[in-house]
Amino acid sequence: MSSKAKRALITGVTGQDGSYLSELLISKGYEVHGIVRRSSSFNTSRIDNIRGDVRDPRAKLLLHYGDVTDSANLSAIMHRVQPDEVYNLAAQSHVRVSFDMPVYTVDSVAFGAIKVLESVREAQQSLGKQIRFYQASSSEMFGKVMEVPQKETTPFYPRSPYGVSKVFAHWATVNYRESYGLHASCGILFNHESPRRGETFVTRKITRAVGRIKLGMQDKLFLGNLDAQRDWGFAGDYVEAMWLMLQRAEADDYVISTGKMISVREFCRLCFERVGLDYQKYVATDPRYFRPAEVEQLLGDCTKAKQKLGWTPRTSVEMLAHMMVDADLELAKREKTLRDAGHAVESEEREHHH
Ligand code: NAP
Ligand code: G4F
Repeated sequence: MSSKAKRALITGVTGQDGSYLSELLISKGYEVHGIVRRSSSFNTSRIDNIRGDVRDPRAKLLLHYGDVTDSANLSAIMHRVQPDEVYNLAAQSHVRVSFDMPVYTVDSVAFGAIKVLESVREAQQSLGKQIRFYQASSSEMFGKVMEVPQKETTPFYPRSPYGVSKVFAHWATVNYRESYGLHASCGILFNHESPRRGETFVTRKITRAVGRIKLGMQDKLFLGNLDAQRDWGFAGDYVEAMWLMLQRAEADDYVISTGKMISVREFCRLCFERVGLDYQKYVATDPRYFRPAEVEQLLGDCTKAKQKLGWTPRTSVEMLAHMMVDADLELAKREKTLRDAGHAVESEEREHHH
């Protein structure tokens, strides 16, 4: 590792965005460090292709055990890594689950952010170097939207424990910038997806089902509110905006979005059509997936990011849907091959025993 390389520390490195951001930073010559939670099963599948061994001098992604609910651990990592940039992506990020786990969601999303901010502030002071900070704010903060489209000045009206926690983390970041002069920026990112999206978020749930239904491995897809509308972009495009924010002389807050909104129903239509199927024959609703309070629509205006960061979304929702369906069709084929091979072995064994 070159001692001149910039060092970045990512919380939430094992998640969708953490994996794309790691790849981007490594391609820019950074030495990337990530915080990983200890788990009884492997949780690094999204970054296994890029991680390295701490003893390998060529390693570009180095992992540290930790958790954003643990201040002492954050402080120790901050001093060990001495980063130039910190990206706080860690969160219990599922809105529906936040109604089931409100206290843990507040712990990881709201208190987690302030614990990371405090460790950055303290490390910056004691190490005598500037540490730039990125907070993963969310369009979910707009909730019951007060204007359409939403921009940086639109008032927040969160509709879930997750949204409420993100508002806290957002204002804490603004406050640290204003109180301590921390170079701290918030990206207010609208929904962004990819083939690496968690399988319980609606886009991935749909594309996984399309792959399986096409190959005869699943009959039906049960969803909640089909009329909800979202401004869906590609995660690979959005992590570039995170990095751009930290390269600016002044820290600030930016909406990152595509400026186009479609419904869950329309997303289903796009995905099923990609494999020549009619979504209406396969999609059914199940009230289990409704939320106590719903965010009916989100549509972003990213004019400020275009003007100040020179950032622009490159992937349309149609391209995104096709990319995800194609990847999940391949995944389903691999699953089917394995399943069929398993059946073949089973029937061979049966024949052998009788
Ligand atoms: P994700 O796939 O759910 O990843 C979340 C990451 O946070 C995972 O690495 C997870 O670790 C980690 N994590 C959870 N609790 C933690 C804790 N207590 N301590 C340390 N790490 C913890 O989410 P994402 O889609 O990549 O989103 C990244 C960030 O952007 C999140 O803060 C999310 O709320 C925010 N955001 C996302 C979107 C979007 O549309 N994707 C939009 C706006 C904002 P495990 O792998 O061990 O679970
Ligand atoms: O895919 P979703 O679960 O994403 P949601 O709630 O918009 O949250 C995501 O985006 C936020 C940015 O605005 C992030 F901050 C957050 O971390 C997360 O990444 O649901 C999208 C919409 C909702 O209206 C939901 O009610 O789809 C609707 N939906 C309908 N059926 C469903 C389902 N959502 C899920 N997860 N599962 C369903 O079966």
